[in-house]
Amino acid sequence: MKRLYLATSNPGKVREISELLARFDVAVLPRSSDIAAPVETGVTLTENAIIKANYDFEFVEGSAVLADDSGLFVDILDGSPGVYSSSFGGVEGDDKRNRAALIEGLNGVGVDFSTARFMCLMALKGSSGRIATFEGVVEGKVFTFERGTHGFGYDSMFIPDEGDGRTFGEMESFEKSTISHRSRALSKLIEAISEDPSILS
Ligand code: ITT
Repeated sequence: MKRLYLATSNPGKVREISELLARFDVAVLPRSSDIAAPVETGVTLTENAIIKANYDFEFVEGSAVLADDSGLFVDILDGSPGVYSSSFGGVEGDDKRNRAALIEGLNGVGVDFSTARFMCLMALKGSSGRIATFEGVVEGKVFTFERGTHGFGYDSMFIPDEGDGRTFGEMESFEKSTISHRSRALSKLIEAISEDPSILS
């Protein structure tokens, strides 16, 4: 079975990507815990996803690697936190602080909601070293309240336009995954692999 390493330290991403790829004939493996995360110096999701794919590729002895760079782009905040979503509250990966900073940001411009979108950029680096990228987007609104405890990151503040009024945090993971930015990027990746399996090689 082909191996696919996930170039991420975010357990929420590992959970969602593993679930979405479970029915395929590929062994999805997490980043080894002794590998430090790379510094994300890019200014776009694409740049950062490629940085992570290239970095992890050095540790996996020729296996394929999949990196996910994603973020929440809030219109009233000119697209912030965007590429910097994971450290918006000042501490990298601290979801609670990130949400508090976003609530503060919305309050600061005098609104209690804004149109927003989650975007996900997946970079797949095949065993040969070739990189392919796939993008997924979900439109919705972000609010100054938090509802639900499922998911991660900003899920409890985000209501997708295509849902039934619940936040992503109130949805089961399979429900979020019918419309999420991450599942959309992965669907494109799965389609590309089924058309040309050599992108994994
Ligand atoms: P890795 O770089 O190790 O993959 P990370 O969390 O730092 O983990 P990113 O740099 O791509 O990853 O930042 C993504 C941030 O965007 C993430 O920490 C959340 O705050 C937010 N985010 C992305 N997808 C999300 C989702 O599905 N639900 C909620 N928040 C999400």
